[in-house]
Amino acid sequence: MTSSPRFDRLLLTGAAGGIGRQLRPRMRSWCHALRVSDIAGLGDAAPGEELQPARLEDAAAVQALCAGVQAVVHLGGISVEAAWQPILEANIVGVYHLYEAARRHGVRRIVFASSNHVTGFYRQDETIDALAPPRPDTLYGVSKAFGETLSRMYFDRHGIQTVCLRIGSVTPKPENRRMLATWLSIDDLERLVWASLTTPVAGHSIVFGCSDNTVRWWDNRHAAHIGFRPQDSSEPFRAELEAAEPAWLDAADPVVRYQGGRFVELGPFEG
Ligand code: 15L
Repeated sequence: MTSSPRFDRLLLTGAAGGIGRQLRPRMRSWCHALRVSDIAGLGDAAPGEELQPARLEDAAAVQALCAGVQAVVHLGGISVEAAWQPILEANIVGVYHLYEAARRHGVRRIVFASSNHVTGFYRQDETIDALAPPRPDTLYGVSKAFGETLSRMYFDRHGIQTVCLRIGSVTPKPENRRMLATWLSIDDLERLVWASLTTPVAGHSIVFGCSDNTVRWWDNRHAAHIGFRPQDSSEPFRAELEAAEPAWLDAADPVVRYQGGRFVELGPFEG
């Protein structure tokens, strides 16, 4: 992405998570110092890395994370459906702590890992753009919608620019028919994060994170200024995926009907 570091210090939260582990080595060459944080083990520090474990619910620890940082890639928090309390602590209180820390330390840009589950209750035969009202499919999706709204307020009041990435499905290759639309290759995710960090004027933007797939549910027309050009596609995997699933999926099945897929049926709801 770059031959010489573009930033002095970047912060990557959620660095021990599924996406964080893959982005971490790719981000090292982007900056002189990469501060990496998580509640899970971070392993050894590579040259140029600063390891700083922190719980997002701990305001003081999050304040310390943002000291001396130019920009943040915030992947931290819970990345699937869960019970209300952990979602509240990590994704709602946690994202508030992050923006407060960013404000106090003068951080000018944040790339916020939102999710396609903010709009999971749109149907698979609908095409939506960033202006479509949120229709979250889970408490997790609600928490990401909160992060998007909070970041909007921090942009309007404090000028902190945020690119909210409504990430689709980041896997080595698409695993089912739904991922023909939602798949985002790790190389395209890297391109998306790089474009979000380096575009001169990001403002407050929402970008759907998918590769250059032929099946499209998401229209990124309102994020053209980010300059994200995906280069991979799920299409070469279509024959393999179609062979593995029945020719006619039940269109009345909510998992087939809605963009959120199986998330529309997940939840801590009992009784
Ligand atoms: C997400 O937001 C999750 O973090 C990930 O585990 C996948 O389930 C993905 O969405 C998806 O929709 O495939």
